[in-house]
Amino acid sequence: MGAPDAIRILPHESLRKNPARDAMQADCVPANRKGVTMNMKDHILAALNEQFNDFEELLGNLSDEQLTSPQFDLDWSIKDILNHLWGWQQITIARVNAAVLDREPEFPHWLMSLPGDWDEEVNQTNAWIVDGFHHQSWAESHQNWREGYLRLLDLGQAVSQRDLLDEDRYPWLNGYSLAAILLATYEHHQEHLEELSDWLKSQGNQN
Ligand code: NI
Repeated sequence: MGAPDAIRILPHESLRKNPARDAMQADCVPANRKGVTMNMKDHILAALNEQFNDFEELLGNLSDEQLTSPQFDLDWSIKDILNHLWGWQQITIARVNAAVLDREPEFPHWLMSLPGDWDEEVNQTNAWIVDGFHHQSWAESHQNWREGYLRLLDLGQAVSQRDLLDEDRYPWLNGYSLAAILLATYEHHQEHLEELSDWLKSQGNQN
């Protein structure tokens, strides 16, 4: 969910100006308290790693009913939200994998089989992902999302800091850096993590 982005190349895992990202970038420059300088690549990957753990902790405390009953906008369950995140994550993985292999992205078949422009018609893409993978069990959806997240971390690790930050390195990113792609997936996940945290609080869970 979330507002479709105006930037054509990244409709959902967006690149819009965001205070959290600016803070992360600013925070990245100085050395940390131990005096060890953390570069931008390490900083992004550390943030993603922490976010993965936050998700796993939150999800691990929920019952099957909490995970699979419709209780969010559009009658989405937490499983549907995770499928939604997985779908966009696959798009991000295609881009980062293309960078690692130094070729153009090869997007998933299910995405390319969508009628119309998947990166233009975000609502349709969102609906297609959620409807298309709704039949999966929670275990399958969780496993797919987990594997995608861990693969993204591995791929991010495989890109050099220089290539990650260079806005002209990959012509098919139309002037965006790969770092911006990783930050966009972080922000998208963060948006839904906050949605889940708020929902949990409304349930009276201390999580
Ligand atoms: Ni979303």
